[in-house]
Formats: sequence, structure tokens, C-alpha cells
Amino acid sequence: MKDYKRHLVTAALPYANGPVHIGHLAGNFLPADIYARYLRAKGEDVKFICGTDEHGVPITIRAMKEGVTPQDIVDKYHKIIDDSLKTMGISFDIFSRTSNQIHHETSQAFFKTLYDKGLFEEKESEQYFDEEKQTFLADRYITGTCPKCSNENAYGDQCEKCGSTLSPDELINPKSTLSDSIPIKKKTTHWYLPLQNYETWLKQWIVEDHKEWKNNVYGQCKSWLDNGLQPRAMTRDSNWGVKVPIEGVAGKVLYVWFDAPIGYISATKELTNQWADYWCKDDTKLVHFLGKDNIVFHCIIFPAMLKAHGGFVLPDNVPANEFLNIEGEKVSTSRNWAVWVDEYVKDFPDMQDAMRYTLIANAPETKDNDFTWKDFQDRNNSELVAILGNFVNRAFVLMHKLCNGRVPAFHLEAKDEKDDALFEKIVNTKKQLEQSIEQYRYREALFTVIDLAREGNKYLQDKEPWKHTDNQVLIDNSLHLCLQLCANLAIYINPFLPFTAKKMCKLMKVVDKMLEWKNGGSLELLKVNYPLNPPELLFRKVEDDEIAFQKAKLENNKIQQVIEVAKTEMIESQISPLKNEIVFDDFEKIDLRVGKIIEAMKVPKADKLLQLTVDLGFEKRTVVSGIAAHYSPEEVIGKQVTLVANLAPRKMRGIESNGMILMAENAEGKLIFVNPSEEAVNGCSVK
Ligand code: B3M
Ligand code: ZN
Repeated sequence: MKDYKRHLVTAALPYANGPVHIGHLAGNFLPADIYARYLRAKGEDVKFICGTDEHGVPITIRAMKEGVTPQDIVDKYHKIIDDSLKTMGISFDIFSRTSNQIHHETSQAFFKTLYDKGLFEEKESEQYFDEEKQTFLADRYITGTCPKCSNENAYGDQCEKCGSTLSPDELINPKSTLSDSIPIKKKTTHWYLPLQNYETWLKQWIVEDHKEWKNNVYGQCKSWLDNGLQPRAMTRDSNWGVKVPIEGVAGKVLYVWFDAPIGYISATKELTNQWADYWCKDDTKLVHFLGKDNIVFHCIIFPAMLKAHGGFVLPDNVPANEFLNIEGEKVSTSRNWAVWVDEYVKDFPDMQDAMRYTLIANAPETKDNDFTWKDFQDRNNSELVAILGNFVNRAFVLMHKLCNGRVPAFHLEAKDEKDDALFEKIVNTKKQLEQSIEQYRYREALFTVIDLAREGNKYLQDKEPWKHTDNQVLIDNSLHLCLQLCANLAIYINPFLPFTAKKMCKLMKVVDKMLEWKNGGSLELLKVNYPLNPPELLFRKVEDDEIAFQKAKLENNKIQQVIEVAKTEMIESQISPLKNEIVFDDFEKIDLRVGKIIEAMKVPKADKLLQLTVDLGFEKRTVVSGIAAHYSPEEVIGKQVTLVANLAPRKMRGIESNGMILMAENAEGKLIFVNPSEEAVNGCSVK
């Protein structure tokens, strides 16, 4: 095993576009925290790095939805996420944010190094552009009809109804979510990292040199590599993000997945001047923790970037977890189907370890797993309270009752095989834990500790000191061992349940130093005759009504969300937001006329369009109008309409349309004509 001098532990940077939920804890933050706490307990030099990922489309979409700036969004959620993770005992050495100046500088310098080495391919491509908003559209900003399932609200990158991964060009009738207008294609230049140039090296580094990686990680990387890597654009058209550091380039930022992982480096720089010791020396062990959706970025793209740049360590392991479902359903932020960490810590004050325990016991380490509130109650009541809590409480109650509240001596001459067996179990547990934790198997490790507490209960049951008040040697020996076992349990449980370990230190009147890993396996942690605090329950029971409330809250969230979506759809269908203010001169430019529809026909292969002939008195106009879903040709002939008469001609499905008919919407969402209340002269102006 290589002798590492330093450790870098990273947890994937959560997008600062909303609070974190327990799935984030189970998949990413908890495994990382357990590992960092264990290394610290072993006296290793560890830097546990995280922060919020504050660029990218998720942020700008949220800002648009809430009518605020992206900075407002990230400022709000950085604090909510930071506070809730700290409350849950996630012990980062730094929780930074990628909107910090040091991150912009670090990622620009990183990009510039690759650019100056000529490693990027500069390519021009056609992207969708919103003429009204004068901006390029990221995939998420384009909606249209899914070619696979005809869902009319599919996005440019994905159809949420059938789950298909899409590209904007596949969408039927693409529309801009910013202005509802039909986007045009416009040329734009981006800088691509030719990942295929690192394929051979990645195959060697992962497929050959890291066969020890978890199957779910190794498998995903291998299939990505087997399919062949493609060049990937590392810049985007946007004004929110890290500006591309190339002379003369404006309106472009680094691709969020280019700058985000560099956030680990910039956060370390922010934390310590010795950051280069951690990132640039090969006796540093770097381990990335994350959810399975981030594997390719941390195992393929970021390592390729690090390799291209040169001089940085590569991850030794990337033990990604799978996903956690809630009550049998996928977590859904849009349907508010989640257990939000900031809400949990309010509903269950001082019960962080009950949730930590449940999430580790149910961790999706090899497959998606499910969180239920019933399981939370059972794990807490039948394992934490009934096994660990019960053992420690019995040991302390008996010690105060039968040994005057002090640690009794151990009478060696009376030692028996039960004592030996328990002592051996305490020592072996340490070795088992080291193996499990160092192979990122935390469920297994946690159950090893609980099994040791179970052994403690069994030992007490066998010895029954309370029944031998006439045999002080038996009482002393059994309780001496049980109290030393309590001290060892505090050491072993500490990486997983730090709040409980702290409570146990208080009971034993010892300082945190006792929790150092090297003390595990010792039977001399508590000095003979040392007075210990009176018993205090480590855990409380979780009651049925608390669980019923949480389940009702989840169901209510879902109903509320459905109502919200229905309300929004109804409002959106009737009232779109006001456009920017104009002056009278702007309005003067528009020439509105009354006209009469004298001919109408459907446009072939376009289910929404009618081709109309409008009589303006002084001339006849051909106009293509999107009203076919609401009217048949026969229904509109003879109707007077209001026409925008000086609109530049526009080709629609090959037909030149000269003008636009004004329509409104009734309560049912049907398009209705905006026409004069009585017969007007065709061609007269509308003022
Ligand atoms: N923010 C994706 C996510 O939250 C991304 C992780 C970045 S880690 C460098 O799932
Ligand atoms: Zn679909």
C-alpha cells in the first residue's frame, strides 16, 4: 500500500439553486464525512473540501423563475446549504463557492494553460438564438415536442416524460422559454477539449490501473471508454459564469463542468497557502465522493483536464454512490418529493445521528436504495436505542449502583473465557473497521460497531452482575470490561455518529482526544477508580405520530406541487409577463388594419397552421396563422380581423406570410379573434 503523506477528500459541489435533501447526504456528503473523520482520528493530514457550484443553467433558470438575479439565488442557497450541512455534522475544512474571485482566477488560469498549449479545438457551430432576447439558448432554454413521445414540453437536452436524452435539433417546433418565440440558428464559436486524445491514457489509468474501483464506477467508465470519447465544448454562450479568458471574446463563459471541479483546487487555495502540497505532490491521496450522475465528470473529463494541464495529482479513488429514493419514489425537487435537510433539523432537533445512522445503514452503496420514515423509526428505536443506547445506559446504571459511580478494578486472577472473548472482539472489531472503511464500505463498518454493542449486551446478560451482589469481583470485572467497551464504542462510532461519540465522552468525563483511532482496542482507556458522570440516555424513541406527520407532509407537498403546477399552467396560459416598456414612437411604427378573411385552407403537414387570404380593401394579403388547432377553414371565412399590416414578410412552411392576425385567449385557453365590435371598413386603420 503506498505511503501517503496527505489526504484530499472532496464531496461533489451541490448546485446553489435549492436546498439539499437527504439523498445528497446519503449519496455524497455522509460517505465523504465518515472517511474524513476516520482519517483525522488516525492522525492523518486531511483536507476535506467542498462548496457550492454556482454557475450553469440550473442557477439561471431558477433566477429567471423567481425574477431575481443569479447572484441573489446563489447567495440565498449557499447559506442554506452551508448551514444545514454543518448542522448535520458534515465536517468540511472549507465550504467555499465557485462565484468567489479566487475560483474565477484559478479556473481562468487553468483554461489559459490548456489554451496556450494549443490543446483546445476552436470550432464554429450553429446554436439556437433568441432574437427577441438577443441571446443564445442553452439546451434547457429550448422546449418543443419530443420526437419520441410527442410530449409538447420536452427540453432541448431531455424529455422528462419519456426520459429520452435529446438534442435541440430533435425537438419539433422548438420554442425559446425566454420569449416564447421561435429561435433561429446562429453561428457561434466554442473551444472543445478533444477527449479522444486522452482515450488510450484513460483506458490504461482506469481499466488497467484501477480495477479496484467500485463496480458501478468502473463499469460506467468502461462503457464510456468503449463507446469512444468525443470532443467536448468547454465554453458556453452566457453571461453568468467564469468569463472565457481569451482576448476579444465576450458573452462566453467556461462550461460549468469545466470550472466546477477546479473548484476543489480553488477552495484548497482559499483554505491554505500550502495548497500545492496537496494538489501537486504524488504522495497526496485524492478521493472524490459523489453521486453516480457525476461519475463521468470526475473519472473521465476532470482527469483528462488534469492530465492535459500537468502537475496535478489524479484521484486515487472515486467511490460514487447510487441514488436514494423516498418512500419508494424517485426524489423530485419539482414535485417537492424530498426530505429537505434544513427542514429535518428543525423537525428533529438534536437527532442528527438518528438520520446519519439510517442513511448509512441504508446507503445506496451498490444500488439505488429507499428511505422510508418507518425504517427511520425502526432503525432509531430497535438499533440505536435498543442496542447501543441500551448497552451504554445499563453499564452506567450498574456502575453507579454497584461500584459507587467509579471505574472498578479488574481482578486478573478471576478473568474467564467470556472476558477473553469480549476483549478479543473489541480488538478484532478495530481491524474489521479499518478494512471496511478503507474500502469505502460504510454500511458494513457501521453494522460491525453495532454488532460489538450487541456483544456487550450479551456479555452483561451472561454475567448478570446485578444478581451477584455478594460477588464484588464478578461485578468489578464485568463492569470494568463493559466500561472499557463503552470507551471503544465511542472511538469506533465517532466517524459515523459524531454527536453520539461526543455525548459518550461527556458521560465518561474524557476529552475528545480519547477518540483518537490509535486508542481503539485498549482496555485501559478509563482509569480504575475514575468517577464517571451519571447515566444519560444517548437516544430518544421516535414516536408513531412523528412519522405519520412526516409522511403526511410528503404527501401534502406532492399535492401542493400539483396545485402549483396547475395554477402556473393556467396563469401562464392566460397571462404572460409584460414585455419591456416602449415609447409612443415605437407604437407609431406598427400599422394595424381591419381586414376580412375571404379564403382559408389548412397548411399541409402543419397541424397548427391555416393559410388565409385577407381582404384589406386596397389589397389582398396571404397570411399564415397558428389557429388551425382552434378553427377550421370554414369557420373563419367572412370574419373581420385586426392585422399587423407592416410586418416584414416571413416564410412559414415555404409560404410567405405578409402580416399577423391579432388573437386573444378565452378562459378555456381557446384562441379568439380581436376584431371590431361592429362591421368596419376593410383596410381602415386601428389606432
Ligand atoms: N454541481 C452536479 C450536482 O450537483 C454538480 C457537481 C459538481 S462537483 C465538481 O449533481
Ligand atoms: Zn419524450
